[in-house]
Formats: sequence, structure tokens, C-alpha cells
Amino acid sequence: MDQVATKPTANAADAARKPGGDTDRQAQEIDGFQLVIDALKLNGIDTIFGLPGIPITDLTRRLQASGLRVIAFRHEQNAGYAASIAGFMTQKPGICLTVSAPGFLNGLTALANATTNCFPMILVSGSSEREIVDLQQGDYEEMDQLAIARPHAKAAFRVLHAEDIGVGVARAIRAALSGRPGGVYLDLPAKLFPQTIDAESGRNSLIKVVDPAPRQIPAPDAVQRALDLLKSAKRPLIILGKGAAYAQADADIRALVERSGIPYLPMSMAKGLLPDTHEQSAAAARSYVLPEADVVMLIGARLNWLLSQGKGKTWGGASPKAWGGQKFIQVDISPQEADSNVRVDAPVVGDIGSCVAAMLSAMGAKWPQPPSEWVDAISERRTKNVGKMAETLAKNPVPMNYHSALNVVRDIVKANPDAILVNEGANALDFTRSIVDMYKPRKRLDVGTWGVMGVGMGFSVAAAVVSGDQVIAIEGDSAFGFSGMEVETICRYDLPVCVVIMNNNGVYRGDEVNPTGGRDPSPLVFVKGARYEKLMDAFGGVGVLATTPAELRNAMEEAIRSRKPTLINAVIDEKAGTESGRITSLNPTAKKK
Ligand code: ADP
Ligand code: TZD
Ligand code: MG
Repeated sequence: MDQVATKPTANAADAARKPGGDTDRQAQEIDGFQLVIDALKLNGIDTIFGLPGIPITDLTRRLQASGLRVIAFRHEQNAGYAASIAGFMTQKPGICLTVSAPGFLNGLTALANATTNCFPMILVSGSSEREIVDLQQGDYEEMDQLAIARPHAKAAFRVLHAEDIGVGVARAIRAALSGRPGGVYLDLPAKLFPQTIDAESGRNSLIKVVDPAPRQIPAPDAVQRALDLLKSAKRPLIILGKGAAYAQADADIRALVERSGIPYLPMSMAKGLLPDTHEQSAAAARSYVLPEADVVMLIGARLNWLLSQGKGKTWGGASPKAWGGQKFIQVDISPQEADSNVRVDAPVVGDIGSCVAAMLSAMGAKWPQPPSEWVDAISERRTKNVGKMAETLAKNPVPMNYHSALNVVRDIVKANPDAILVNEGANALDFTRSIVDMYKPRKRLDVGTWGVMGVGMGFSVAAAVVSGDQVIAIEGDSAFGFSGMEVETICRYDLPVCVVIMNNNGVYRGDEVNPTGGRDPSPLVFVKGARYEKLMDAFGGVGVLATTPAELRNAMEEAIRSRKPTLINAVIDEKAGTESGRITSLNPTAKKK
């Protein structure tokens, strides 16, 4: 947040000098619109994701006029997802700007998702007249937005007076970024924007947030307790989560893993924190290491459903809820996270950068390496599984299946390690995660903690805007449908996004039929052989139909060479997927295929 913003003085004066009024009085006043803009700029906010309308139309216009980048979407949910992932990538709160009631609600899903995923984001929504809303007298887009946002946000604020805008924006930024990051709601009623106050006191009311995410140094005894436990382990394991990716402590995290010699597992969005090809990666031996490990150090990863709550069969427990006997070290900024599912023997509370640095210095240069039986057993399984996967990937079935298509994506990402991979779907998600290696931190963005469909195009737009890097979005055909209209946004801003739709004609599979024999199709299938690539054509991008790995490869290479908005419709065998992908066990009465 330390970029120096343009002086509010100049902006206020510029605004007051706009055609229509040049009196001295106006020159000495500043309005709510300008104070919001100046407060954001003062805090280094340079990009806004949103969708205009009453009462924020003029705000979007004036934000752009003041030099901020305003990315306008076709649906607020996508703008919200864009803001949240921009927050994850940059450690600055992503800003989503919406209109009242329905626009606000459209953005709210993304706000709740940001809070769930610990992404820093601020949803700024215009709202209707308080007096009318509170008496329920039927205003245009009437809704008590603050009350509705509160349970879905880390914090929620409303600003009623222009002189409080500086405080409101500062509080929102601090709440989003400090401690465990999350989603914040900022309610700006319509009446706030045209309010004017004296320009000088307006300027003085703005706050440039100092140190919005203060370092939180772990207690030395907590660090020592963790290291003692780690040292005692016979079969230690490190699990890196997206909190570790967010922390941007990449070099120290790598040094910790390498100096300790301990095998590690990356959670989905932590892939690439160390290259997936790293010799200590145990990803290809996951089902072996989880039940076998005796001490597990979690760094920025929660023991939620994605890790089977730290117990049960996955961890070697005798029954679905039984503890597997592992001891856990948990490195996390939230002091309440430990013991949420199973006992944590060594919580280390602090920001990951400070925690990892403290561990490195307490470890010293000579750290006993884990027993070679453990490391060798993992490496043996890894080699076997990687070999098996290589055989599967080399097959060339007609039609393509997930493996033969993703083998191409795997090569393309290897050749373009700076490309950002966005990924959603069920089979399209799970196969991509396990097949496509990542080489650099924060390059894999996906459905996260909720497994939510619909993040695809919002994430893609934000990733391209924020980084300038090529984006590759691997999308299930169902997943794509949730945000597909944003291909227009991708074309409008001419973003280097290559969308690949793994088109298997449906949700999980495309071969389901209506059991009654009636005319309606199964709820799980779509129009067969849909031509998604024509959507991209419609807006001036490049659309390609790919029915073979060679066609897919050519189209992806051309997309990356040209950096043109591209949509590739990759035709996948409609019988290739499994119900719910890898999480069939969570699906009540799942059909066993
Ligand atoms: P994954 O889904 O990859 O397992 P989670 O979202 O479950 O990851 O966990 C991320 C954890 O990281 C959260 O518990 C959060 O409190 C923590 N976290 C986020 N940012 C930081 C940070 N800068 N320092 C320490 N912990 C962090
Ligand atoms: N709605 C939302 C917002 N999130 C969800 N996760 C779902 C519905 C349920 N769901 C999944 O969990 S995956 C999925 C849905 C609808 C789509 C799977 O189909 P796909 O991928 O075409 O995207 P595959 O490759 O066909 O499995
Ligand atoms: Mg599908």
C-alpha cells in the first residue's frame, strides 16, 4: 500500500474546475465522489472491478477519469471473483464496485467466497436512502445491505457523511488485510456521493493506512516446540497451503523445505510454490504419505474437508472419524485455527514470512535429515506412479479424454511457466490439478475452499489485468457456463486469455439419459456437440474447435504467440468422467461407475 498517490489537492481542484461551475465556493469544496476516489488512490488502489448503475455510475466514470483502471463486467459475481483473486495475487485488497440490492447480492457470493478463502477483498456497494429503507417504504432497490453482508464478511462498514469517507476506507483496508485476510463490505448510500464539504478539511480527513498487514512475530518458545517435534519425527511431512502462497515468502519457504529435507505436499493453490517437479514433492505419493506420516507441519493450510479434517481413513484412522495418530504442527496467522479438527501439538501463530524465517534461524545450518527409509519409500512410490501416469498420458484415444488433452496443457505450461492457470470443473479440475505441473508460485488459481463453480472468467480477467501474463483457463463445460458471458469482457479489454473448454457435453459426464424416457434431457447433460468457440468469434476473439491433441496444441501455441483472446472447444469423450470427479465419496447415493 505504499505507492504514493496523486495529491488529493490537485484532484479536488480539478473536479471543482469542471465545466458548469467555476465559482470560488465550488473550488473550495470537495464532494463524496472525489473523496472516495482520493481515499482509494491515497492507499495505492489502482484497479476497480465492477458494474455501473444507480448510484455509482458517476463514480465509475470519475474513477477512470482520475487515472484508475476500471474493469467493467457483465455480472457483478464475476467482478467480485476478479477482485478477490486480485487480492490474493497482490496482497492489496481487490475492490469490487456494485449498485444496490440486486447488484450487491450478485457481488455478495464472491465476498463470502473471499472470506472463506482468506482473500482480501472489499465489496463497495451503493445503497438506497436510509430513511426509506429503514421504514421499508419501498425505495428503488431497497435493501438493508449492511445487515445482509455482515455474516458473510470479516467486517462491514457504512459511511453516512462525507467527512467519514477517509475513516471508512481505511478501516475497510485494515480489516481486509490484517491478520487472516478476508472479505469486507463497505456500504455507500446514494446521498453520500453528492455531499460536499470544505476541500481542506476533506483532504485532512483522508487516511493513508500505515502498515495495513503488520508482521506478527511468533513466540520463540512456540517455534522451538515445533522444531523439537519435527526433529523427533521418523516420518515427517510438510503441507503447504494457499496461505503460504499468499504470504509471498517464497524463498524462505523453499529454504525451509530444502534444509529440512522433509517431503512436502502442496495444496491445490500452493502448487508451484516449489516447482512440482521438485524431488521432495510427495504429491504423486499422497495416498501413501498421509496415513504413514507421524508428524505433519501445516503451513498456511487448514485441516478442513480438503484434508479430510485431519482424521479418518485418509490419515490411517481405523474408522471414518478416527484419529490416525499423527502429531500436527500448524503455522497460521489465526490463533483460533489450531485444534479445530484434531489436536495440534505445536501451534505456531504469526505471519508465515516471520514464522518461516524464525524457524530457519532456529534450525541452524545443520539439521538432521529425515530417515532415509521414509524418503526412499516415498520416492519409490512416486517413481512408480509417475511412470504409470506417463503411460496413460501417452495414449491417444479417439475421441480425446481428459488425459490426452491435458497432456498437451501440461507441455504448454511447462514451456510457459509464467502463464497463470485458472481451473474449474469437476473432472476438468481434478485431472488438471494432478496432471499439469506448476513451476512458479501463485500461478494456479482455482475453485478453492468451497469448490465453487463460476470463478473462471472473473479470475482470468483479473489475473491478466493484474499480472500482464498469459492466462490459460481450463474449464469444464458446465463450469464455464457460470461466467461464460465474460468472454466479451476478455475481448473488450483485449486480454491475453486462452480459455480451453473440456467439453464432455455435461456435468461430470455427457451420457446420462432421462430415466422416464421423456423428451426432457437428463439434468446433467447439455446440448450435444455445442460450439462454444463461436461465442468468442461473436466478440472478435479467436474461436477454435479442437478434436485431437494436435489441434489443441496448435491452437494453444498460437494463442500464446498472438496473446489474442482465444477460446478452444476441446471435444472430450462424454463417457470419460466420473460423478463428482475425485470427491464421489461426498456425494449422497452416488452412482458407482
Ligand atoms: P488450502 O485450501 O490451500 O489448504 P486454506 O485456505 O485452508 O488453504 O488455509 C489458508 C490458511 O492460511 C488460513 O488458515 C489462513 O489463516 C492462513 N493464512 C493466510 N495468510 C496468512 C499469512 N500471511 N500468514 C500466516 N497464515 C496465513
Ligand atoms: N454450483 C456451484 C456454484 N458450485 C458447484 N460446485 C456446483 C454448483 C456443483 N458442481 C460441482 O461441484 S462441479 C460441477 C457442478 C455443477 C460441474 C462439473 O461439470 P464440468 O466438469 O463440465 O464443469 P466435468 O469435467 O464435466 O466434470
Ligand atoms: Mg463437463
